[in-house]
Amino acid sequence: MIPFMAFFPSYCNVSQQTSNVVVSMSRSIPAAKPKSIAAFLADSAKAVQDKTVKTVVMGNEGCDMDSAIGSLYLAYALDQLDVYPKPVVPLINIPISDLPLRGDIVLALKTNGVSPNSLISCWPDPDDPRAVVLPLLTWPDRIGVVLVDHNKLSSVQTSLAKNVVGVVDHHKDENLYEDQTKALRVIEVVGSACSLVAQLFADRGIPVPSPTLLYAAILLDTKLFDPATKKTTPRDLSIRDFLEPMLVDTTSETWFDALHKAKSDISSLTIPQQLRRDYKNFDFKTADGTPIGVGMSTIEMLSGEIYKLYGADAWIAALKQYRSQQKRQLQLVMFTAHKQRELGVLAGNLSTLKLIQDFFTQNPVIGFVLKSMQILVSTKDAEETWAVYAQTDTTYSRKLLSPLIETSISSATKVTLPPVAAPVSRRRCPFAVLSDNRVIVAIGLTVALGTIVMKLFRQ
Ligand SMILES: [Mn+2]
Repeated sequence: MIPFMAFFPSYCNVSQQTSNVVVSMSRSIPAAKPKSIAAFLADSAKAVQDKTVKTVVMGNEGCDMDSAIGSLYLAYALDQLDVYPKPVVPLINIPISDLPLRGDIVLALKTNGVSPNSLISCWPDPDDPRAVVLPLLTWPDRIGVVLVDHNKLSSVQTSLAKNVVGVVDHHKDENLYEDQTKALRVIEVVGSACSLVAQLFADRGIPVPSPTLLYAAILLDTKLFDPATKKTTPRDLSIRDFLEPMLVDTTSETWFDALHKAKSDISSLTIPQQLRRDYKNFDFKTADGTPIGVGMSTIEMLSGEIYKLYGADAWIAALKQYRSQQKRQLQLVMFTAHKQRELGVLAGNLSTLKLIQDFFTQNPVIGFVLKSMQILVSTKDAEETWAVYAQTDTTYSRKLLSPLIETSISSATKVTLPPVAAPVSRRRCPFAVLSDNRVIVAIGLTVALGTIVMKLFRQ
């Protein structure tokens, strides 16, 4: 019985591990020729079919390259070690039918001889009978869940809390499941969670199958190790030195360009597809305990480009509908393209909008500049506003912004909440509701509310 971290020296200085925790480890040296990723996925599918799965590795619900590939490779490594009961199976945290929205992941898999349809999802999908539907994982409770690229379960997956047995992540440590994750708890601020996964291969001498695939996430997350993004750490660079010599028939630059192009080619998606392509739910609370549901999409276009592509009215109508479906008080959209960032806020009412006013005004370093604001609905029963801010410091990604937004909301009080699901206008024009009835009253209200909002933002 040897402490796991003894085999994981690079992690010793960052782990919360206590020295008396021991995990049985195999001393056998892995075979020189690695099992292919395709073969591993075929074995995983059989384990699901035979209901013999003992441990799953799951990325976050945004399911970007880092989450999808990180879960795949962490499961692969853990399936060769004796940290957790086996088989260890990777799960992607989106319905399988949403995978085509992520052109970069599809390209990376296909380039490495892996069919995107061979991935296994934890979401029910009428087109995907192989999905490991999450409620099934809670029984029997012996199935362990290892989280990669997040360290807090999504609000819709909290039923799995007791099953969490490990974490490998690069987000802010939420200090959850600590007693349950002593066998493997690696939370370190690095550019890509896949750098931490690759470190496990390096430390344990596990041959890396299809290194181009594992490297893809690290290249995209660090933007080819661009220092300007302030994301790359010495760990990412040492993993570059580990993986780069394994590349065959490509270079870091060529592979990054191809992936980036595939990731950015999103003009054929519908608006709901854009919104859910990289989407996360957050559940925050104000100081007086009022729950505030926040949804945050990342879209690789600027707001002006979105309006041009779909029309502003269609965009806002679809966004309103999305907020209603997701039951969020605040629906945020991070627009990112051409080395610029904007943050859009769809708020259920003025009180909710005011909740994050401090976030915008008290973060002068990030530098939010209000670009536009519209009152979408203003009736006795419902209010809705849409505002877009330009972000001066573009190094602040969703990973860095979301804890700041949480702090801002948790310090706010005295909030009057609207019904969560605001009525969705059947008309496409966001201003059409004003022509339903009481036109004059509505216009008067709009002007008054607009004045209040502008005052709020001048405070
Ligand atoms: Mn990540």
